[in-house]
Amino acid sequence: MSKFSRAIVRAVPRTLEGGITTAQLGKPDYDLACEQHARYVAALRELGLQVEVLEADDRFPDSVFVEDPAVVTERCALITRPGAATRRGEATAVAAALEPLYGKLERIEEPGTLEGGDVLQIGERFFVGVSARTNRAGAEQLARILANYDYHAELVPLRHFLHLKTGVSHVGGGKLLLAGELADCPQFAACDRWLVPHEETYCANAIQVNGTVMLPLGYPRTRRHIEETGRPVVELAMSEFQKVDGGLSCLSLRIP
Ligand code: CIR
Repeated sequence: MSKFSRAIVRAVPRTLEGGITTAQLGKPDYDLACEQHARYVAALRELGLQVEVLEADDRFPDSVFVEDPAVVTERCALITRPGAATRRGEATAVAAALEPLYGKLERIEEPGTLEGGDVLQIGERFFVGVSARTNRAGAEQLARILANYDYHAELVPLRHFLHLKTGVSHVGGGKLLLAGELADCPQFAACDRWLVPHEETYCANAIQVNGTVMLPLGYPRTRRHIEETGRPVVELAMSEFQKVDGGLSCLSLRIP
């Protein structure tokens, strides 16, 4: 499994409450969101990552969700073309941060749309959600780009989840957390799976950083299960990002 050495995050914009959302959880509180974000950054640093914090950009309410405008791998990085048109301008600052690390960046081109939240890497394999945000053209472009770098990618059609990683996470060693419509997805049937209980669906979006699993705070059954497998867990309060449909993975680009 890749070790991560760096992460890119982006500071919370003052306009966060204008972010796209389907959650009916009220408006996010800017100050509390900043606190939760600072704790997230500190947790990444405690796990050994060098974290670059990009400046906030109030023109883009969703720009804290830095995972969506790019996809990063060991061998290449690419700039996406978000299905949410209001998010397309977010890529400029992210590209500027990635260029010094990768040199040439690949790009998803029109008519393709793709958001990084739809891209799950497990070793040499990638799974790409075809969602309301990522269309088939975008997913197929990504698969072709990845094939040039000797990766294999396959498409996973979604019906309800915002993004693929809303409902599936790889927590290391081939183990997946799966929720909702992905629980019986044939592409994951042969994996070591934890089926996230319905009331804990939000924590199916977790991340693994160098052996530690970061989970949103308040999902005890999943937490207990992961700890029983011997993986250390760090819990993080995510309430303000959840109000605008964001999860743990969306808040960073983790770079191997
Ligand atoms: C959006 O709807 O685009 C944002 N409010 C939330 C993006 C969450 N990103 C992710 O799951 N990768």
